[in-house]
Amino acid sequence: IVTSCGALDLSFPPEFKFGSASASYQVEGAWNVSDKAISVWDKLVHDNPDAISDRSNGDVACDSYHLWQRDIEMAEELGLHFYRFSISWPRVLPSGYANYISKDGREYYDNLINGLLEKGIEPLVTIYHWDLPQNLQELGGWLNPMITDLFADYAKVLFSLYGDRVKTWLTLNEPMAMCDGTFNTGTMAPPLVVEDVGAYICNKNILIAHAKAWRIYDEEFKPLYNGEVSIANNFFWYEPLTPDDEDIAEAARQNMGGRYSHAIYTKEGGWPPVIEKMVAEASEKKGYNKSNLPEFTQDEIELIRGTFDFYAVNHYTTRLIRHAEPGEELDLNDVPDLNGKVLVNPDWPTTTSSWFSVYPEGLRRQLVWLKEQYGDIKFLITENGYSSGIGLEDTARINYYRDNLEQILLAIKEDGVNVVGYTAWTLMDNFEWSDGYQSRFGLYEVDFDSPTRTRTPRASAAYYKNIIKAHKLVEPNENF
Ligand code: GBH
Repeated sequence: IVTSCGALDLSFPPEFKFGSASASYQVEGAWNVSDKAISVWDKLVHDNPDAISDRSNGDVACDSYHLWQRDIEMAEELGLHFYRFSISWPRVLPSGYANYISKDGREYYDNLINGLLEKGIEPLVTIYHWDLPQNLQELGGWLNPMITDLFADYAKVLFSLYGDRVKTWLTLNEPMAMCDGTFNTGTMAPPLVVEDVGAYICNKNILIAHAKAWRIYDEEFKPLYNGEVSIANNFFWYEPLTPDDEDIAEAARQNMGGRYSHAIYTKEGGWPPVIEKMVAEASEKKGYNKSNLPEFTQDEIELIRGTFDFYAVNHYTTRLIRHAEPGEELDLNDVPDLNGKVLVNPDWPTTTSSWFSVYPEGLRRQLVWLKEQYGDIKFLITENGYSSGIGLEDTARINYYRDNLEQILLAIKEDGVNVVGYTAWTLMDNFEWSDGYQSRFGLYEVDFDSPTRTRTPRASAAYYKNIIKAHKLVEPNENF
């Protein structure tokens, strides 16, 4: 690759870290052991098996609740610097409240954290990756403002239990999926569509919940442990279909990305002004007497502003967008309250996931955009990976990792984006939400028919291991 200053230097910065990730509901299984309570995902898969394309569920999943030692072994085989996993709220706090901590739940994560540290692998903890205690859903879940304090209480329990050993925390995974992906499209748990208003109420509550947790850490735990806390955002990168569509592409980025970031990462805080205007106009058109975007008080703006130590981003794919034609029908694949049509580029290779086609250049552009929007801060890629079917010879996944890592190197070296680490999604095949076990993202293949859930490295595992060992982007065919 030739860049502005000659050939691209394929080495990663010395401090750059490589990891891999998973999430509690996707891997743990053991859905009803001990005093664990049920989550919204347990409820969804049991009440409504048709919501999952292969009618499977996460009751056993990878059985990581019992096989955590094997998981650590795989992390070690790969040479990971860190392993990102999430904690199940109803496993640690069965009542949802901080009044009672489960002994078994607490011990499970203690073992995992200690086991990783013994191998020199940093634990990176996601506090919430979508498995809300079902009883809190019955109070309204992410639509009830009281969730913000309950979440902060839960986060505080985790900081107290594990803060001496866990130095990097993510409060919430993908608020966009939690709000837009739930209340607009109804494809996630809880299966509850709340048209027009739900996603925006959830959006505000999430920002406040995150901010409260961040401030608790900052005030009470940072002085003791000096760790870092952030929130993991994701959104499709939007490219204009034609040069005339750049304004609508930018509005889409602000809608799906800025709506979850502007309040935290900008000096002025609050909603992106363009989104306030867009939602106000759309609400009026739909006959509402006020905007569906809830207002922030000045106190709330200040509570949220600046609650980050780095920017965490999950990136998978890119969409095209153009201005909608007059009277054109828009649907749930489009951006809410935006008069634009979202398209998939038919030239980009597809994957096993219906929403996912491959366009590595989008990652670099997204990183550059994030730096332009939110400043020269640290960026950690908390997820990136490829979905295939079963099979150990996963050349397409290898190419995906190669090409995305190349774009990250370009962002670092050509655009000066301070990317500090990379997380491959995912360590092993797991319960891929509404796709069940049909979409495989794993570096390790899991045999879900075997009672021992045998894990076998794919070709991509060997490739990723080589990259980590060399600390540079080796080529897939390079003898290493
Ligand atoms: C991440 O979400 C998740 O954090 C992780 O748990 C998951 O396993 C991984 O990616 C792979 O999917 O069908 O149009 O309604 C990625 C972003 C958000 C993509 C929800 C799929 C549903 C799209 N995902 N989205 S749609």
